[in-house]
Amino acid sequence: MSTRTLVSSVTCPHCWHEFPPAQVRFISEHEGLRGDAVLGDAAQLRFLPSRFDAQARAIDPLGAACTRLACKRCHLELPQPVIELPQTILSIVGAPACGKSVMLAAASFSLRSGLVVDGLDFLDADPTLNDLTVELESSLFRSSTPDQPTMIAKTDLSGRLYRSFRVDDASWTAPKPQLFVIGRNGERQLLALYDNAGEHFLPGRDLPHEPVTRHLAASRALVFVVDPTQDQRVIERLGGRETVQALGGAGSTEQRQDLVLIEAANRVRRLRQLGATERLPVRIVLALAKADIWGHLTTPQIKADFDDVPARNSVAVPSPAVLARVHAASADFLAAHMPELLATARTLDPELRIVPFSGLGQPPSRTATDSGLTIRPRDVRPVWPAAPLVVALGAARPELFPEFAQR
Ligand SMILES: Nc1nc2c(ncn2[C@@H]2O[C@H](COP(=O)(O)OP(=O)(O)OP(=O)(O)O)[C@@H](O)[C@H]2O)c(=O)[nH]1
Ligand SMILES: [Mg+2]
Repeated sequence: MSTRTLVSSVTCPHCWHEFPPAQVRFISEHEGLRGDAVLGDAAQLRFLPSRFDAQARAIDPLGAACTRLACKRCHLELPQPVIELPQTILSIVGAPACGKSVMLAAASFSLRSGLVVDGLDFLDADPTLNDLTVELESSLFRSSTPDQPTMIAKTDLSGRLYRSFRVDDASWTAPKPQLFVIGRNGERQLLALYDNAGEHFLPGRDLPHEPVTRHLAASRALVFVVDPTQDQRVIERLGGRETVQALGGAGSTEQRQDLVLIEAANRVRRLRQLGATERLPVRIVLALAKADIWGHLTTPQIKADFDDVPARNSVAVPSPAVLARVHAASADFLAAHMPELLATARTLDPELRIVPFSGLGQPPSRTATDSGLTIRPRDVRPVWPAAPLVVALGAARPELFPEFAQR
C-alpha cells in the first residue's frame, strides 16, 4: 500500500477555515444517507469516520466505502491534494470590468499549454470544481467556432459561481475556488484562485454572511488588476471616453482604482487583525490590463516589447531583464498618469512589482450597433497573460520560481 504524507494543517479553499487533516470529513456513499445538516436535504451526509477498510477507505454509517473528502466546517467537497500539498492562495482583485475574468481565462489556458515557464506542470486539481475556468477558457481560447465573434460575460454577483452552506444557524455564500496542482523544481503545490465580480471589492460591499472576498484573509499575494483606461487622465490621452470604450476600455463609470486597492488592503488588515502600521503579510503585484490600448503611451513603449514577441511565444513570461524594463516603464507611466495609485501600492508593499499584459492581445469591436463588444476567437492573441500570476507566485513562493522572485 502506498503511504501518503499529510499537511500539518488544512485551509479549506471554500470557507478558509483551518483545521488538522485528521478532522477532515468523508462524504457518505450509501444512498440511504441523503441529507446533511450543513448542505441541506439534497446532499449526501458528511461524517467523521471511525471505521476504515483494508484500502484505508472510510466506512459510512450504513457500511459503504467512501473516499471523497469534505471540509470540517462548510462540508463542501475537497479534492485529495488539499490534504497532501501545501496550498497557495492568490487573490485577484480589481474594479468592475478591469479585465480580471479575461486574464484568468487567458492565464489558465496558457499555463496548461506548457509554454509559459520552462519545466512548469499545471493541472486541474478537480475538473468538476474548475468548471468555471474551463467555461471561461472555452469561450475565447478553445472555441469550437473560432470565427464566431464572442466575449466573456461580466462576472455575476451571485448565482452559480457561488455556493451556500449553513453554519451556526446562518446561511453563508462563498465563491467557487479554482484549484490547480502546480509542479516545478521538484516542488508541488496547490494553487487556489477566485474570480470575483469587481463590485465585491468596492467599499461597503463586504457583507457578513457573504464572505465572497474572504480569501484575502488567507492569500499570499494580491494580484491587483489595474485598468489604466478607466482613468480620466489616460482616457484624455487616448482621445476621449467614446474612443476608448469602443476598444474595450473606460468601463461604465469612472472608478477610483486606488480606493479599491485601499479597501482590499483594509480587508486584509481587518481579517488578519493587524494594526494600522503593521506591514501587510501579502505581496502586491499590479497587473496592468489591456496594454494593447495604452501600451504606446509609455516610454520606452511597452507596445514595442509586445510587438517583438513571436506569435507562438506571446504567452511565455518574458525574461527577468524584460520584466525589469517594463516594470520601470509602467512605474513611470503610473507616476505620470495615476500617481496616487502608484503611491498607495508602494506604501502597502515597498517591493511592489508591476507587470503589464493584454488578455486579448488586440481590442474587441462592435459588429452591430446594438450589440456589445466581441472578438473572433481566431484573432485572440494574449500577450504575457500569466506573467502577473507567475510573478506573484515567485514573490510568495520563491522555491517555485527563483528566477522571478527578485525584482
Ligand atoms: N482591448 C482590450 N479589451 C479588453 C481586454 N480584456 C478585457 N477587455 C474588455 O474589458 C471588458 C471587461 O473584461 P472582464 O475580464 O470581463 O472584466 P472583469 O474584471 O472580469 O469584470 P467584472 O466581472 O465585472 O468584475 C471585456 O468585456 C472586454 O471588452 C484586453 O486585453 N484588451
Ligand atoms: Mg469578471
